[in-house]
Amino acid sequence: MINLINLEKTESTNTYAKALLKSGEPLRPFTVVFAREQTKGRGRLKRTWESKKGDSLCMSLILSDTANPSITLLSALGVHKALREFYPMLQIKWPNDIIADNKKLCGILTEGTESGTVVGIGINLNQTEFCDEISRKATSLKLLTSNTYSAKELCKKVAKSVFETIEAHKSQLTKEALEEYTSLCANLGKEVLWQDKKGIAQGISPDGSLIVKTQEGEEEIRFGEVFVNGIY
Ligand code: BT5
Repeated sequence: MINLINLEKTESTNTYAKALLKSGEPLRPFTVVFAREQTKGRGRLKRTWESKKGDSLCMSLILSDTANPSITLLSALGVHKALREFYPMLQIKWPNDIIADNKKLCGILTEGTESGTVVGIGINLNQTEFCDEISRKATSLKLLTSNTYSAKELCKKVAKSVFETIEAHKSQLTKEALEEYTSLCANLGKEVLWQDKKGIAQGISPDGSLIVKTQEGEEEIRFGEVFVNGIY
């Protein structure tokens, strides 16, 4: 089912996937770009994503949908489903992180183009240490389970789960998807800080925003970074 584009090395699987979409080349459904090594991995807001050959899973799914917040949230649900078999106590930090023991195991970067959307997924598999900048906030499947993982095998499993989740909900944040996301969301009930504001996260709105109760009233955060007290 999955059409895997298997690269030995690339700057960023998201950049590669976006170029493919822009080229207009006909793509088979369920196309995924996988790279054993990624040299310029990107996060949101021009941040970098650290990865290491053999230790990290770097992959990008190509969808014909236009980009919208539902795609990111559904992708997080799909990744969660694939990974919880190895470590059940996983949560989602709104909007795009899969976390375990309050540390980041996976990040998702959704990027739109005129002809479709790219969902980039970075998962820490076999690292036992990280660079100073992220050493306190990152974890890997190996640190959690003491097992070693094959990036390519896991890529197929994660891709299948994410494609199936998006299809099952027809690319929309359905009531069921929202309920599941809410039940897994680590932010809720906690103090969150964003820009120069703070409040208590109350829930996720049907458009995927984070609902936060502040002293001034209720606010909806549509995107951006929130810090969660006790997480990062
Ligand atoms: C993300 O951004 O979490 C999205 C990461 C997406 C990476 C994938 S890999 C395949 C595809 N190709 C790409 O070029 N990107 C995608 P954001 O929420 O902005 O988080 C970025 C922040 O996470 C950084 O500023 C660091 O603090 C932290 N970070 C970087 N590398 C990390 C890692 N390996 N594990 C945990 N945290 C990390």
